[in-house]
Amino acid sequence: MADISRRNALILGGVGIGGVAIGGTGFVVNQQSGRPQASEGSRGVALVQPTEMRSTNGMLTVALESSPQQVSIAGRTVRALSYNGGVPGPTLRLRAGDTLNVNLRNGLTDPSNLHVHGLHVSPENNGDNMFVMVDPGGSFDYQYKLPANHPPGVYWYHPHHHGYVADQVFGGLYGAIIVEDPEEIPATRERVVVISDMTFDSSGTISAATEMEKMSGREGELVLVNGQLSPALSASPGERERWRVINACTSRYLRLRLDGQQLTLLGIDSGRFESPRDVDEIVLAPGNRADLLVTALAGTSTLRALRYNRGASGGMMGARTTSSADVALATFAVAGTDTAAFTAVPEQLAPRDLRSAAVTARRELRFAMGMGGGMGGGMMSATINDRTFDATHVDTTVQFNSIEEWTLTNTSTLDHPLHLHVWPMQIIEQNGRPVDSAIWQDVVNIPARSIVRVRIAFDDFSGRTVYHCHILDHEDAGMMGIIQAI
Ligand SMILES: [Cu+2]
Repeated sequence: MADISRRNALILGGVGIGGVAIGGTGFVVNQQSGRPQASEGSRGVALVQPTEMRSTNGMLTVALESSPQQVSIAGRTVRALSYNGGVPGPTLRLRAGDTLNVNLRNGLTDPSNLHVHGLHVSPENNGDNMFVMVDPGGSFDYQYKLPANHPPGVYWYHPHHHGYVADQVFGGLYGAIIVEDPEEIPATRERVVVISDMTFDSSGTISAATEMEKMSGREGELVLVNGQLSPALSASPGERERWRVINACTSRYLRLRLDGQQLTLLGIDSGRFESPRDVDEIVLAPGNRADLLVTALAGTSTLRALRYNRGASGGMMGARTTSSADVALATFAVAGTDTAAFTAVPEQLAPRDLRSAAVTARRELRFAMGMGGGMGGGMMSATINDRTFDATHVDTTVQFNSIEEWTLTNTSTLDHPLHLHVWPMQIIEQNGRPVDSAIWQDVVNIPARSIVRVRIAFDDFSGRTVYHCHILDHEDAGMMGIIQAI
C-alpha cells in the first residue's frame, strides 16, 4: 500500500488554529486550520455532484438500495454504507404536487427503513411511515404525495429505524431532495452541498462509537462535502450560485462561513424568508438545511465550519467539552472575466405567521440526560418528559387542525436539536426573547439549559409519527416520542 501518511498529509500553510491530529485512521489529518488546504491525495479535486433524478409529468420513481460498498474517500478505498453505490446517494428533484415512489431494498445486515426529512407528506401506510421496518434482504415500496402547495426548498432522506439510525447515517446513508421553486430564481449554476462526517479505522472500516462518544453524540474525524475531503469549487466574478446545503452529520453542528464572498440566505429547512437575507455565517444543527445564494467575488475563499460550543456531557469520568475545532471544508476560487450582475431575487410568498394565532393547546417537552438507569443496561439515559422511546406508546395526542404551542425545556448541559416529522415548527421565543419575524424550521435547536417556544399547525395530515433529538446517538438512546394527530 502507498505511503498513506505522506499522501494524505495536509499542507500546513501557516500556524493553524488547531494542531495536527493523528486520526484513528493512522494518517495525518488536519482540517483544523482556517487556511485553504487539502490533502495531497485529493487536493484540488473538483466538487462532484451526486447523480440526479428528476420527476417528469408529476412523478419520480426511484429504486434505492442500501448496502455496504467500497468507496473512495479522502484518497483511500474504504468500506462505507451507501445508497446506489454513492456517498451521498442520488439527488431527487421534485415539484409541488408530484408523487415520489421509492422502492427501498435493504442490502445491509441490519434492519433499516427510509425517512424523507422535512417533506410535508402523510406519515401513514406507505407514506413517511416511521413504523415500517425493512429486514436485511427485504424491500418496501414507499409512495409520497406532495401537496400542490408544498414549500420549495432543500430536504433530504436517510434511514430511521430506531436503534440503528446513528450507525447507518454515520456510515454514509443520506441523499438530497430538492423541491423546485414555482418561479425560478436566476442563478449561473446550482450545487448540492451535503456535509457529513465519518471516521475510519486503519483497515478502512467505519469506526464504532464508544459509550462516551454516544453520550455527547459522535463526531467524525473527516468532515466531507458530497463525500469528498477538501474539494475545490470555482466560479467567475459576478456569477450567482445556488447552494443547497445539508447538515447530514450525525451530531456535529456546522457554523459555516465563506469569508470574501457574498452570501444571501433564502431560508432554513422549508422555511423560506419573505425577503432574502445577507448573512456572514449560518449555523446548521444536525438535520438543518440552508438554501443559499453565493454571489462570487474575485479571490479564493475557504468554506469553513467554525468552532461551535454545544455544551458538555457530564458524568462519572468528568465533563467533556463537545466544542468542535474549526474545519476547512472546501475552497472556492473566483477568477476570470466579470459577468453581468443578476436581477433581484423574485419576491417570495409571505410565510404563515402563528404569533397572533389562537393557540388551542399548550404542552411542555422536557429534554433531560442522566447517567445510569438507561435502557439496555447502557450508562446513558436520554429522555423526553422522563420517558425513553417506546414503539407501543403514544406520548402526545394532538387534534387535527389545531394550533399548539410547545415549550421546549432543555435541562441538560448539552444542546438538543428537536426534529418533528411532517409538521414544521414556527419559533416564537428563545430564552425569554420573542422572535421578531416568522421563522419556520423542522429542526429547532434547544441550547443547553434553556427554553425555546414553538407553535405548530397540525393541518393537512393526520396519523402517527415521531419527534426526536437529531443528535442521532441521542435518538437511538431513546430521546424520541410518538405523536398522533387525530
Ligand atoms: Cu440530544
